[in-house]
Amino acid sequence: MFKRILIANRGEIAVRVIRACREMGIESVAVYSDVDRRALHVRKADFCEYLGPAQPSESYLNIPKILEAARRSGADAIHPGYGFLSENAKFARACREAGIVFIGPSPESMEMMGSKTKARQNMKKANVPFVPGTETGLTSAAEALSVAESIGYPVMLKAAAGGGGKGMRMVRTPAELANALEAAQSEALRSFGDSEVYIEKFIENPRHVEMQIFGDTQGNVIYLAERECSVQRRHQKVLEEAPCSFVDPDMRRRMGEVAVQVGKAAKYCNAGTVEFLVDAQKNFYFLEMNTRLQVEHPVTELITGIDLVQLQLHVAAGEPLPFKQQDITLRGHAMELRIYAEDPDNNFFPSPGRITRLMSPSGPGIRRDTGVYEGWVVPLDYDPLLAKLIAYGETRQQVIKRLRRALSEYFIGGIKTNLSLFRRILQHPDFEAARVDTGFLDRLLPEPRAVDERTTRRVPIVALTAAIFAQQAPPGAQPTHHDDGLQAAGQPAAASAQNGSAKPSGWKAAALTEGLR
Ligand code: MV4
Repeated sequence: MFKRILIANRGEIAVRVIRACREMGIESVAVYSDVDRRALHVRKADFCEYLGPAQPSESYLNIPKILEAARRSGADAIHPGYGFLSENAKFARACREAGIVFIGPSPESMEMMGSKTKARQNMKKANVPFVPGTETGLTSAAEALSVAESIGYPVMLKAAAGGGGKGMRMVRTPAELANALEAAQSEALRSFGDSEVYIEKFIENPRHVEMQIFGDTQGNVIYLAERECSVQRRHQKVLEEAPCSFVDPDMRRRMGEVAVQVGKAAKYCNAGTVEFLVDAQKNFYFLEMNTRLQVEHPVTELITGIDLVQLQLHVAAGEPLPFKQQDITLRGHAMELRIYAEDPDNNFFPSPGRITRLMSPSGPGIRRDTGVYEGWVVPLDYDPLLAKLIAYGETRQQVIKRLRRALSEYFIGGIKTNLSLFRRILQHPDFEAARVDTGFLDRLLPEPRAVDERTTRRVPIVALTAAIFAQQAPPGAQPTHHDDGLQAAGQPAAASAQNGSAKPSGWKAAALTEGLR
């Protein structure tokens, strides 16, 4: 097993990997940029190495600097986390050449999945069902028209190098096709430096369901159930759960076996995720493969009882998977909320800054993976994910109840967060009934907001706790935050944010506001 692991990442995922290392008796090395000197992951690691300025290209994305930090610190392996260099085949290759183990798949597996057309060619060979369309880039509008004619409208144009919806165009009629192709190609070139665009049949309001897989260096590949990730905004996941209520045991087995086929076709080692689109008739289609540990891995950990990060380290050290497919059993339900420093009342604009007060939930069934602490300044230079609030329960309904309860305890002061969005989602009848597809959030966001969407409690627990901090009641103080659970009971958060005229009713609300500033 490794003696010392460098974590080429920051925030909650770096902390998550440090925890796995510590439990296994492995030393951890954090890396940091100028704005992360006081970051939580730096404080929690056994050692730390400075990288450089905040810009990712000068720090967390800088391959020579990270390899130098690994050499200097005497690390024998590097965990890339997610994002940054995690799916960079050049980095994996550079680690190999430097004699340092990259905790992840081979550069060859990454390259196969990095291009969607290449992946589709390989999936065709491996008999994996994917969305009907081409496996090569389109070379002319005439070709696009004839393929679209045969698969039927509407169709989707997608960048081969794409991801996250960039270079993607939906086309409903032949008349729009030629222009859309040109637009998609030029957007693909601008975004990825590669104009290759292919065509697929458009799946109406699909669900996004993904299978966790795991491979070892002996060639074993298993699946560890699916995650439902349809609750997204602008191709950014917001809430994930496992298992997916839409997937029955037979479908799970079929999907899992297809995911394993994908993994075997890619000679896949370590943790990976096979994404599927699922239509209303429960047909599922391979979409793409993510060759990394994902943000939402905790929900899989909770229902399988497997520590995925520790398993990554064992497998990267050359050990075989310690279980077979038939040993995997699922129990209960889990859900994860991505808590971001962003303002739901201002188009989810990022809201970095100092966290002046932090009161975090815990209690039965609650896990929090966080990268922040009270007093720390959330930098504006990176993804504004603050924490993941994760709940486990025997049933989906119990998980929802636990999350509503946990949200009523959660208070983050000094910055705006999307906590109120989750209070809305968890109260929504469609969500409660598990009627979620990739259009769910876009349908929910324009809906009028309830009078008090935070909790049904008249005086939230956070407000009671806040009273302890409040020294006195300043007369007529105005609420400074609109998502802090401090408004007088019954004051709509949206209304007060819009007209700014909400008056705290009585001394208590005013005192609480002041106490938490
Ligand atoms: C699709 C689709 C419908 N039909 N492909 C969006 C991001 C990219 N990874 C794939 N995406 C989609 N591809 C076909 N043929 C609908 C989407 C899509 C989507 C997919 C997953 C999660 C959220 C989504 C939101 C909008 C559109």
